[in-house]
Amino acid sequence: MPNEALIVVDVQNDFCEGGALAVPGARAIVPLVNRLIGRHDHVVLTQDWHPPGHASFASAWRDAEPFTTTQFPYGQQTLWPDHCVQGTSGAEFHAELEITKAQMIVRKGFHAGIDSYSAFRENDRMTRTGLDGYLKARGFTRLIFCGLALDYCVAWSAIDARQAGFDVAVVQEATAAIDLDGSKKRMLTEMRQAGINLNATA
Ligand code: VGL
Ligand code: ZN
Repeated sequence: MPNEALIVVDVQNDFCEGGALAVPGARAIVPLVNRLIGRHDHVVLTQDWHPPGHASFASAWRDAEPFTTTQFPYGQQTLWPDHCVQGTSGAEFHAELEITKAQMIVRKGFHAGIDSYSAFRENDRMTRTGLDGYLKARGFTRLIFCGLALDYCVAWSAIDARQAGFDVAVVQEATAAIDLDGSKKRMLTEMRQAGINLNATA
């Protein structure tokens, strides 16, 4: 469909098995993501892209453990293991991901003090990546999401896409979740309430 774009979220080495922030089942989605890429004319990739010492890394704080939550100027923020550091192999796309067709690669999380789950708006909910302007300028009205992680970057991106006025679907079988403190169930509910189609198939 000419008005439809596929958004492939963060299929990067650090989110796959053996990576710094491995999402269970991540590698298994790569063939499904590739099939979706093959079936879409317009493909956008997102790439988590943090500077060394990023504020979302537990290692940047004294006595902080990964997977705990702390107060940031913009609200509660989960602290993560160091991951997707700019220019490292962990930040590269999975070697089997079919990236050739991608028309646009959006990087996010590059501001030292602000995390960004969403590919549209950073975690301060104010700083914008410009992706909605790009997609609207190209005339897309319908976005299909897949990738990692379902309950963080996929969910936040999909919800922001709805808020920006796009028709949104998530191909759940082409995603994998971190599922931290019930985050998977919570974000599936939030996506459903936002009017996102969660039953799309690869
Ligand atoms: C992500 C946690 C931290 C994601 C990125 O891609 O879902 N999660 N950075
Ligand atoms: Zn990150």
